[in-house]
Amino acid sequence: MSATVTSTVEVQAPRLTSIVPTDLKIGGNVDGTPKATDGEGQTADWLHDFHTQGYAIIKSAITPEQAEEYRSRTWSHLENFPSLSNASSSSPSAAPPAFKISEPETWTANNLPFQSKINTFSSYCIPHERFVWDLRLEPSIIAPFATLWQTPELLVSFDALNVTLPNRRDKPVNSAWPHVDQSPFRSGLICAQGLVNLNTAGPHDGGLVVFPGSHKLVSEFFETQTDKANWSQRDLYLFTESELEWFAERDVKPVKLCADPGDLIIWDSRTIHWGAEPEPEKSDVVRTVVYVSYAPAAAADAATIEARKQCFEKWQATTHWANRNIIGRDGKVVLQESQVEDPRNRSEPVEKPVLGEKGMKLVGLMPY
Ligand SMILES: O=C(O)CCC(=O)C(=O)O
Ligand SMILES: [Fe+2]
Repeated sequence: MSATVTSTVEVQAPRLTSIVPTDLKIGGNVDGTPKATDGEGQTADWLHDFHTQGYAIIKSAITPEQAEEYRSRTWSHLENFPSLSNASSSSPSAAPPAFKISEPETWTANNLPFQSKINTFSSYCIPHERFVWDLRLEPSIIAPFATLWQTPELLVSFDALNVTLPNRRDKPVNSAWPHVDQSPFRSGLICAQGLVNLNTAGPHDGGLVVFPGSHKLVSEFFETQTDKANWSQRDLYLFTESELEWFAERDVKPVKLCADPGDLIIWDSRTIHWGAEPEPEKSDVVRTVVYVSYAPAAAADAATIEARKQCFEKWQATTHWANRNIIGRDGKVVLQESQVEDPRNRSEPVEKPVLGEKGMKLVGLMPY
């Protein structure tokens, strides 16, 4: 595994109303400034970057070949998913699929599992499919989190995956949504989020945008710029354009991260960020990422472990939080137009995960 420290470059605040911010500066590796170096000795560099900038890119956490394999397993899952357009009343859940990654005209909501506005798939037990768990169990994906938390005894989130299809005809492009995934009531580093990048994320492609250094300022921002009476326990705070000016005045501005297949991006949940979509007409790359977040098992109380077991048994997704605040997502989709349950809802994954001892411990089914 190799690691890199990414650069941060001065940019303007995002135009939240724009479809895709065009004024972002680029950091990372695909911009022609490779910074990755091989060897164990680089660990300290990315860790330093994580703590000072609030994020780090770990180059080639899995190999490009592995990334391609996971990407293809992800796409195959979508290509085998029943199409609502083909559903008949006799066997609605076994309708033939119609989505093909190579045929953009098939990229329609009816042909896909229900997808959130931010392009994630968290229903139909998808977060527990074997291909997702295999990735979560990759030793080289787990290792950086063990280094970060200084313990191999970790729990993992049952997080979603994201497949963002460029130039969709039936889905508007989502605009910037700068946020942190930690409630103002919490302080300090508690949650480290991650994504495994399975495709090239160049300057115009979909990718993570971060505000380097923002993790150090959010507490002060909440204390001095917001009314505590409005704070929520929810581990999410969305920023308005004018709120971001406070950060810009302190030289904290967005950077679009470039990454290669197999790179792991880790960030502090207090770092302001959002997932940018591929730029219309400028990118034809299908953004394919799996979110991963590991946290020390020792910090989880008995109720948390119990909640995790329940979520796992029911094949439910969670948020990015792995060792506290477990909120299971029911995963049953109700069709928007008809308000009836999606006949394609499932009670178990198509291919169940093979956890082994490591996986059992990462779930909380087996103690460390
Ligand atoms: O899609 C992304 O890159 C970021 C999504 C996000 O905000 C998150 O995982 O917390
Ligand atoms: Fe987020």
